[in-house]
Amino acid sequence: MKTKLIDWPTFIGAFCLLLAVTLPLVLFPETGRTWVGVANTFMTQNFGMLYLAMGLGAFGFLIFVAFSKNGHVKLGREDEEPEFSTFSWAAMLFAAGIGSSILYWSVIEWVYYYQGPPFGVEPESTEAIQWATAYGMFHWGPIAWAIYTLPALPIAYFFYVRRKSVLKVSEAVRPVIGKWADGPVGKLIDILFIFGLLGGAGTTLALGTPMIAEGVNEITGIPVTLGMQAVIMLVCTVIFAVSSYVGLKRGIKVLSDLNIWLSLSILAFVLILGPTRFILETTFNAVGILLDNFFKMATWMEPFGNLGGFTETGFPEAWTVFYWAWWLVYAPFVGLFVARISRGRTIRGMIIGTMVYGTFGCILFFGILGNFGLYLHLSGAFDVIGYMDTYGPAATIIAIIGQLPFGKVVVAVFTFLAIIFLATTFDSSSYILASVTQKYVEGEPAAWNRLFWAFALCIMPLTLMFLGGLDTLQTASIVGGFPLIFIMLLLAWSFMRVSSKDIRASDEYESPTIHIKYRKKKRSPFDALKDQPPE
Ligand code: NM2
Repeated sequence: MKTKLIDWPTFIGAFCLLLAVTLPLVLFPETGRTWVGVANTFMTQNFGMLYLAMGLGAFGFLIFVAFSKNGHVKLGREDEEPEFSTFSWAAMLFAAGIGSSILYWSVIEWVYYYQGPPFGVEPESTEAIQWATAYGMFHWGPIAWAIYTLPALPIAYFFYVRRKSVLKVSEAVRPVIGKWADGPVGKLIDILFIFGLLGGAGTTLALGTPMIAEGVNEITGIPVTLGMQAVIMLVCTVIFAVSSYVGLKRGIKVLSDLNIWLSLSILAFVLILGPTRFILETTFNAVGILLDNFFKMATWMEPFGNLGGFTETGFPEAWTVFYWAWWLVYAPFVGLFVARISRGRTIRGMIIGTMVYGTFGCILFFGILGNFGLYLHLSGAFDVIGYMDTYGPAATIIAIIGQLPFGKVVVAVFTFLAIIFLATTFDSSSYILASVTQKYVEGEPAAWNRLFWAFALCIMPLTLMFLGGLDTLQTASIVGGFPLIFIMLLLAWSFMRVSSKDIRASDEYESPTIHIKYRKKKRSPFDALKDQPPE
């Protein structure tokens, strides 16, 4: 074990912060639960608008960049073709950014909106149905993907224009913070990023695990307990650990490919054997509702509270604010993967591609799986809401999937898919956590370091599951995401600063695509890394 390799202040700082938050919650669960509630209300009530402004700001900024000079910059040499075909690029992008949560929320999110709609709409009314079909797509739509893409800008720019390996957020914002990147400020930025990612992954794993547990219960009859769920989480970590030892590249590549093909098969199966026309028409209409109300949804913070005949529902705090925070904590890490696979594309191509393909992929899930559930409920074939009130969301998801023809088989495939999704989350997150806590990365971060973070990743979700409650899971992302709002500003600024400087110095001012001739000093360590597929 090479101790010189590790950036100890960041490593210890991040791990201690994790323990400082989780240990008291486990030791004093009652008080802990109250404090989590207080933190949630404090953040969302006071700063909710800030999260929403960040989302809309990221969206506006990316559209601006895409159509500005900076968007014309090509990520690579003049003659370089995109490294991956557009289909594989889009598939990898999706695999990197999306995990088991899409299986969870695409099936069940509409129920929450149907029962607690925004804009003062009557719960469980026909109007609520329409919002319920569109809101999930909004929370997994263009703004969400813009949040993901923003950090990819400076990182990709460094990779393929300046030919410099950037694995840390502190490095990506160096053009703005200068030498501070090497001192405590840089370390703090990296620690806050790690903490955010631990919170976001905590939300993911604490949601995904109970769903897998219900699937396993449905197939094997093993009762769902906290202990059984802890075992499931450990099994996922071990799957990752094994695959990382038996040749990580191949292991993870196989898992990612399986992910895509199994997902597409399940979607096709539900679309064809489910209520096809209902699904298509409802999805089509939901896209219309979304386009029609995009800015209304993006800015709704319930400003009237209980005034003027409105009744405060807490909808924006519980959903839009939470979602933007959740995407935010994953953003620098997904940005890194997006950057890595975008060689040979222009900045504009990367921006439009992530927002369009990413949103399209999420629409497929929400449109097909969500509307299948909605159809079951509205047609009376299966009382989704009654079931959910009695058995909770995780069991309801599995029950909905179980309504399909060959229900048990589909549930088995669905559960298997969720397990792979979870294992690949462990893989990619621990990869990044290990990279950020090292001083330098030769090829790949040290194996023991990756394993350490894979197991450390279990601590937060186990704590959250122990405390229980959806708002507890959400709080992890909301609190973890807060500092990242400011780091996003630094990332955007950093990109504008370096790229504008280079463009000014470039002689190809008039060419529609700008090729920056940047002289590379030495071979980037990233060259060895780039063959590694994301997730
Ligand atoms: N996001 C996409 O759990 C997962 O699927 C990973 C979650 C941010 C809502 C990302």
